[in-house]
Order: sequence, then structure tokens, then C-alpha cells
Amino acid sequence: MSELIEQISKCIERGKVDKVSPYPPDMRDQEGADELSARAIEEGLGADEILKACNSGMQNIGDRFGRGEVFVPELLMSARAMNAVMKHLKPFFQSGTVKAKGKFIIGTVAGDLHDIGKNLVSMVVEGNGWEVIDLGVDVKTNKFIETIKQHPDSMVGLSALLTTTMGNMANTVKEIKSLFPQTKVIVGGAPLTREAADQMGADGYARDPQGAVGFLNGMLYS
Ligand code: B1M
Repeated sequence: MSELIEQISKCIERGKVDKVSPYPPDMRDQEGADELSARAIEEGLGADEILKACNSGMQNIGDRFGRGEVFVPELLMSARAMNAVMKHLKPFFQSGTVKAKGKFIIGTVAGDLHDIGKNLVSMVVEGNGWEVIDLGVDVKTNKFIETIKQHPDSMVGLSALLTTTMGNMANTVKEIKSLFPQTKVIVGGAPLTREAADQMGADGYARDPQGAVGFLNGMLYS
């Protein structure tokens, strides 16, 4: 791993957003995720490599949270640092070729506020030529239903990061499929598995954004 990549990963783990951010106190006046990722791009490092560094920083802070060593405020600072990087990476994920293969409605399910992974899926899907309607986080079933009514030709993606919100996801899938049996629904997020997706009655499961693109493109030609 290059030194720059290691520094970016550390900034994500420590929640160091940018140079002016006073947090964390021991990194005061040092460059943060914002400046370092901009520099990494200038130096020609790939967006995928930078994203991998971010994910490893996120994994570390998540593990420390799981062990009770850090708390929600630290997770939030890490999320802010990651968003600072995503701002620079967005153009790379959106530089797709042909536009509008179809519409894709996506949201994080009710009760769940995690949106970093969902945003990545949005960007990559959009970059692959789909029009994305992003409903945000904590999206209730009704909101999905209303949006499908407005865009009946869409496919739908649901994201969940908590085992406790997988139940809400299952309810949303069930409701969508009972009202719109033709609408294809794909689910994803860290606690999901293909088995869980099958049990929910989802049409597809993807463990990463590329998997979501593969599913959508596959549906186009099926
Ligand atoms: Co939370 N959190 N969090 N958190 N958080 C996790 C998920 C956790 C695993 C941490 C831990 O305990 N080790 C744990 C969940 C345990 C569980 O249920 N299994 C947890 C918890 C417990 C909580 C709270 C309950 C904490 C509390 O309040 N006590 C709370 C819940 C709030 C709520 O949602 N109601 C909470 C809050 C938060 C913050 C708000 C502080 C913040 C989120 C900020 C934000 O998203 N804007 C946060 C964060 C940052 C995390 C961790 C550290 C990082 C998540 C992340 O962004 N990962 C996370 C630990 C971890 O993941 N190691 C943790 C990076 C992201 C790129 O990956 O989201 O997995 P991911 O997305 C991937 C794939 O999953 C996939 O593609 C993405 C790119 O590869 N994917 C899809 C995602 N959606 C998809 C949809 C698809 C296809 C693929 O198709 C539709």
C-alpha cells in the first residue's frame, strides 16, 4: 500500500475530514481525507484503490465500535471523512457511457440511516447508464410504493446495514411484490445474503455495486 493510501485509510478510521477540522485533536492542522484523496487523484491513483483504502478504514472503525472501543460520534466522524473522499470519487463512478437504460429507484429501508454503501450503488448504477431515483435513508414502504406508481417501468433497490432493519426490508419487498408483481426488486447491504434475499422474495441480491449493475443489465436482456 502506498503511503498516501495508508494515510487516507487512517483519516477515515480516525474521522479526520480535512485540514481545518479540529478533530481528532492529535491530528490538528494535518491534512485530512479531503486533501489527501484530491492529491491521490492528482497523482494518478485509481478511484478503486482509493475506495478500497476508505473501506478498510471503515472496517477498522466498525470493528472497534463492535468491540466497544469507540462510540457513535466516532462512527459519524468517519462517515463525514468518507463523504469528503466520495465528493472527489463521484465523477469517476459516474463517467459511464450510454445514458438511461432504464430507471432504478433506490433507498435505505425504514429505520436505517446508513447511506454510504447505498450512495455508492447509486453512483455506479448511474455511471452505467441508468437513471437513478434516490429516495435517501429511512425510506418507508409507502414512499417506495408511491414512487413506483409514478415510475411504473422502474426496477427497485433496497439497502440495509442493520440486522434489525432486515425485517423492514422483508416487509417492503413483500408489499412491493404483492402490488407490483412485475417490478424487479434487488436487495443488498452488509448483513444480507442470497438466502435472506430469497426468503424475502426479492428478485435479486448483490453484495456490491457491480453486482447491482450486473443484475439490472441482466434484467434488460432477459
Ligand atoms: Co452503524 N453499524 N450504526 N453507523 N456502522 C454498522 C453497520 C455495524 C456493523 C457496526 C458494528 O457493530 N461493528 C453495526 C450493525 C450491526 C448489525 O446490525 N449487524 C452498526 C450499528 C449497531 C449502528 C447503530 C445501531 C449504533 C447505535 O446507535 N448504537 C446506529 C444505527 C442508526 C440507524 O441506522 N438507525 C448506527 C449509526 C451509524 C452512523 C450514523 C454513526 C454511521 C452511518 C453514517 C452514514 O451512513 N451516513 C455508521 C457507520 C459509518 C457504520 C460502519 C462503521 C460503516 C458502514 C459503512 O458505511 N461502510 C458499520 C461497520 C462496518 O461496516 N464495518 C456500521 C462502508 C460502505 C461502503 O459499505 O454500507 O456495507 P456498506 O455497502 C457496501 C455493500 O454492503 C453493498 O455495496 C456497498 C459498497 O461495496 N451494498 C449494496 C449496500 N447496499 C446495497 C444495495 C444493493 C447492492 C449492494 O442493491 C440494492
